[in-house]
Amino acid sequence: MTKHEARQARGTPRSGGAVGTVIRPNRALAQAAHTRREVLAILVALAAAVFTPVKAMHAQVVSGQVALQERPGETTSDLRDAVAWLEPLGGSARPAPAGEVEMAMQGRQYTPRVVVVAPGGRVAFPNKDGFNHNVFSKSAAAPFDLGLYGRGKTKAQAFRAPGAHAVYCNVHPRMLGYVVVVPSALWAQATDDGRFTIDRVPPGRYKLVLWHSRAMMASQEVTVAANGTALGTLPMDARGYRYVQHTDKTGRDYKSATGDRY
Ligand SMILES: [Cu+2]
Repeated sequence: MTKHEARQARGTPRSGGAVGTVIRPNRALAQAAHTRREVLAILVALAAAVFTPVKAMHAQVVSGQVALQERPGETTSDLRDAVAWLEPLGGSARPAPAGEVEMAMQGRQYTPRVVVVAPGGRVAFPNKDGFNHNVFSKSAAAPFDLGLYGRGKTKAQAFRAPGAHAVYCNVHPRMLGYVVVVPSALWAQATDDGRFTIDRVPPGRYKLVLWHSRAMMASQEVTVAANGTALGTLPMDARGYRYVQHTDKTGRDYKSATGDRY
């Protein structure tokens, strides 16, 4: 609703007498009735202002909820690591403009652990810990090493090849982040409960791609209606996942299990 429409909505009961006006001889009573009408009108306008944009937002929204199938005994606590995107069938996906996002190094972790960029997008890696970190990737498409740097310093890296690039630290073996390069502007990251919403999706047929750091990549065809589509629960298979310690940037085992000697 525009400001103009909001004003009209507020004006309607005031001028139209739709509330059931009783003309009272007593001026104070009339004033009170007028005030009640004002309050009601404002409430109507507020309700319209609150609900109209929400309704508009749901048009052409594709929503779903990722659910991981785990090995027996495993619990899921990392649904936020899931990314979903749509690629049009019979056409080519259009990527988002290449911007820059941040993945901080804090508490010996990459945070957030998963970021999404368009092809050519950059990721800045600020060091927010009081000791040195390193950022390197052995991604087959484009390995890199940003060297060792300390608190308050930031280095950045551009990512071009679509797919997930694992990012490590040569000091701390357990530090692990993922830069997911998504070729389509129609993407979303999940929240803690696995839900995601992709906004402003033109109606049509798409391939929905689901990525998660521990699960098999999954895809399925979906049809998006003119008023959006709710896809419901989308299972992903994480039963084959086991943590395997990667090697350091020279391809050797880390000297320390935690890197605490630094
Ligand atoms: Cu580190």
